[in-house]
Amino acid sequence: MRMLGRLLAGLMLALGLAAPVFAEDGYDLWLRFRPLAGNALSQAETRLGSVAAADAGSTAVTELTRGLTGLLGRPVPVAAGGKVLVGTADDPTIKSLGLDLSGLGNDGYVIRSVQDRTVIAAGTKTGLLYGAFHLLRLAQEQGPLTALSVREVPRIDRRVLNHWDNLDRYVERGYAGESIFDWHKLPDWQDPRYKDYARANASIGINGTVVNNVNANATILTRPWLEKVKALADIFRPYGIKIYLVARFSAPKEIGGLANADPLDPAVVAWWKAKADEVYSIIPDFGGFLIKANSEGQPGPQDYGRTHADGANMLADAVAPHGGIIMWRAFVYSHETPDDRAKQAYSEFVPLDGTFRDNVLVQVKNGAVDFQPREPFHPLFGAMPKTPLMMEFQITKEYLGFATHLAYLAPMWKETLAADTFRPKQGATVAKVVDGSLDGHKLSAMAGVANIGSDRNWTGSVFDQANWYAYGRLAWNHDLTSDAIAREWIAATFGPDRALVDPILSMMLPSHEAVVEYMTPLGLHHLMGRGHHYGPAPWVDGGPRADWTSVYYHRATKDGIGFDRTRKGSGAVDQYAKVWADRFDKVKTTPPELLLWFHHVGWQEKLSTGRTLWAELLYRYGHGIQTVSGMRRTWDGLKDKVDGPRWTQTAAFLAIQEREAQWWRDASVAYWQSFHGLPLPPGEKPPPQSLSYYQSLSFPFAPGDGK
Ligand code: GCW
Repeated sequence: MRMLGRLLAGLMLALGLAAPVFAEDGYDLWLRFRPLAGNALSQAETRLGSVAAADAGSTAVTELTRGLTGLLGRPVPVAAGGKVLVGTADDPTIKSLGLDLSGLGNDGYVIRSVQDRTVIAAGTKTGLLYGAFHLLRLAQEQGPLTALSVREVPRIDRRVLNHWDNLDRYVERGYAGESIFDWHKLPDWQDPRYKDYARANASIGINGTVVNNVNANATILTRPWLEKVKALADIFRPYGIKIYLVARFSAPKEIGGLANADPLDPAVVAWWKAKADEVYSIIPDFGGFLIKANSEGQPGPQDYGRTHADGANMLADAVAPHGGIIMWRAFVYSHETPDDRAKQAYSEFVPLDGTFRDNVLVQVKNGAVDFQPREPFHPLFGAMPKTPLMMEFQITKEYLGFATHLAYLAPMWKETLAADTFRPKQGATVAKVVDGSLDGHKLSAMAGVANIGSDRNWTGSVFDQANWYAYGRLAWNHDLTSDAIAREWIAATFGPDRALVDPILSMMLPSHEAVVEYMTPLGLHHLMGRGHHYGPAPWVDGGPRADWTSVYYHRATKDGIGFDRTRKGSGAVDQYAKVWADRFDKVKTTPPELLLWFHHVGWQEKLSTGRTLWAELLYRYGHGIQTVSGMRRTWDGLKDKVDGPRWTQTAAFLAIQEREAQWWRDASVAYWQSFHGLPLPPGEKPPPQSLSYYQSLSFPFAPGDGK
């Protein structure tokens, strides 16, 4: 028998099959921890070969040894004198090192090389967990593991995912399968995926999750469902992740049997207080509620003639005794209001500044319309200094080509975070508003609308994993560059070899701008297909609401195109600080990237770029397509360096992207030409199909549509 075993092993070795085989199906995300080799292995062996911890069963130690075991290709023991020392500030061994552990708060940590040991120290277990993942990242990157001196404290306290997941597992704007939350089987069946989800989030610093859609169903607040939520909370807790829920404002009527949901009605107040008490009796560390009120048909305080502050404060009082918070969305607009949609949130919320309880955050999307490929920063940032404003980014690519277009979103998010509100003066960036440092707010938060689903690779495409990753890293530290985040992600996801990192980076960095260029260049916005938002449909008109049509946003005529938001138009420019307002008010001083967001410009008008508007549009469409073609070529060149499954899927998706980029250009060009009949600039090919052909296309089962 033994003989046979040896023979078999020898045979496998000879065939090169002895190395462990890993399924590169994307499930492991950036937590692959594949075995190191050569110098990287010997360095890791020397520096990280064993672990010492007073609390060997902690999540930090479990994760650290799990990752190291993968990297070293052998079990990593936890024993006294281990090379990596993990401990909180009150641990006697840590104390004896005399490290400065002040100011680390709940989540901060230090990593230090102390003689031949590596120390991870923090104030809390959560801090240790973040430190463990940081050290594992360094090991995966195969950089130096000596003379380490890291001190990390997150800039934003609540780093939250928003799942637009319905209770029947349909994910609104989801492109990665159904919801990972299998409510029907909870609490009894606890899918191992929940823990893997928690690990992935913790590894990038995400510490909160809102598990139900902002277009909410009140059922989740009933007792049996709260028991299901509790099961998730129990799994997430060791990973430092708090659960939050969306509270449907009309819940007192729908599940409470009350006649109304008026926030000033004592019976309603009492109902929410009792509901909050119940939630906290089941989940003592529950985070709080998120609310979408009086927006796109959702119920809210205005149904009773009350303000957003009345609604938010009533809920805030209910959760305050338990330390909970309220995240109240500012994404409000109504087609019954005759004003420019982009102006409405500002008009409604600015007058309420200073009237919210101190456990309320107002959650503001990065731009004033709706997660468009490019928007100027939302004018609310900087305009409500007495209220903590939290950022809402969209990780899922509703308006950016779904899962098949490669668009790395860190550059887009950085653009907003770095924008200077000039309120009250220069240097008041959106990032400083959001992290609370500008106005000295205690609460700070960021939300990312998740792109996670039950697809094996979690996000529907390998490259969309990078957006989940980048969101977490930026929520932790908004000073990180898009470049640095991408490098980390590539090294962990594909390997640290420069022959991989450099070309993949060169695909990722221009990818967002490419999407902007082939879909909505020069400040155009909201031209996607009706309802599902798939593909070009700048001709969308009519229907229930003007502000859900494309023509509302582009306003094309025979003479020109663009939404006049200047002082002569909707006046939206004046919602910005004067420096910006004056700049945005004039074509000449408006950045070309935002031109048609703020101006209606003649087709033949000469732009600062030297081209006419018409020629510039064509130039940008073409440039966007070329970038995608370049990405495809680069990826083709990596065929031998990337595993088959991930290479093949990405190659197929890039082909889709290239085809759809061309489709966007052709359909748009055919449509714009129908207004003005101008010839194409020299060298530009006419769209291969008629406008009516593009208009006839329909996509009845495109994923993610709102229900
Ligand atoms: O982007 C839009 C989406 C809606 C979404 C809404 C919102 C959850 O098209 O599907 O609803 O924004 O942010 O509330």
